[in-house]
Amino acid sequence: MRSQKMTSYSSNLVKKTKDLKLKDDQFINILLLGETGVGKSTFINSLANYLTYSDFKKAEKETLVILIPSKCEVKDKHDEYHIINIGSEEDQNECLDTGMSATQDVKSYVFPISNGNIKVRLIDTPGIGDVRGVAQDNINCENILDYIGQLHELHAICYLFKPTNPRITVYFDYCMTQILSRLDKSASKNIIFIFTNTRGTDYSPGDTFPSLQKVIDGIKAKPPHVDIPLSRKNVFCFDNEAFRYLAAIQKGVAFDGPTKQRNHESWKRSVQQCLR
Ligand SMILES: Nc1nc2c(ncn2[C@@H]2O[C@H](COP(=O)(O)OP(=O)(O)OP(=O)(O)O)[C@@H](O)[C@H]2O)c(=O)[nH]1
Ligand SMILES: [Mg+2]
Repeated sequence: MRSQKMTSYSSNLVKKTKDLKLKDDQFINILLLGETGVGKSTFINSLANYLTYSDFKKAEKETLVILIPSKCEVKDKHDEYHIINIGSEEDQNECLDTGMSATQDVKSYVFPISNGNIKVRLIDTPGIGDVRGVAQDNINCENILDYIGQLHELHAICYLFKPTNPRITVYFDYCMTQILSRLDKSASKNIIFIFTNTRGTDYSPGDTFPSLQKVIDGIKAKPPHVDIPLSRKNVFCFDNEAFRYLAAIQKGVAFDGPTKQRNHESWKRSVQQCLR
């Protein structure tokens, strides 16, 4: 049932997969990388809902698609706080303890498109900058490399950022050195930059963009001179706050009009980016 709905809302995606010349039953493999807490797992949960429901009003009435569990705090219309547990607490791959890096190991989530003949595989990864320190980052990187080493093909690498990130140089350099240097140089052509939490910057990449450009210029200037494209074509701006909002209303939390409006707008903008 869910995959049929997804199929009908992803016709744009189907058109775009034509030039990949995929055979039936093949996977489009997309790796998600980014700092812990940037919103990789939420991005996957959100995408599942953007592709399932045609619009926000429908999503409000239907059951939320939850692929990855999480926990969050929301404020209702009377300024009271509620802890919302989203999905099963039994999923060992997510640590829901406050202040901890959530995703523990690489795990993929598959979205069927084109009548289920083509499958988009989104690969969730543990965040860089793990709260347990750099040794854990190294273990996580090795696990990511092991995982992608088993894939027949990797079609895209998505780097996720927040629009205001002063530590971009440190962590992006780490990601680049550890992951990209172990892949073929041509992998740089399939890099996509996804910005989360962008409502505050009017759905734009904000101050992170110039510092990202600087890091990319630096990578190009030094051997092996990897040229990473960065333009409107491979930059996407999301705000996936509506996922949390929808999870809360399904638990009976009531919000005021402006909050609903704000989440509606974030949903609409993010669906547009998703289809793009
Ligand atoms: N407002 C807003 N909150 C977001 C967005 N994306 C994620 N969040 C919140 O940010 C927190 C962290 O999100 P996660 O999806 O767990 O982040 P992650 O990158 O998977 O983190 P790790 O698994 O630790 O690497 C959660 O409380 C999300 O609800 C967004 O676009 N907007
Ligand atoms: Mg995660």
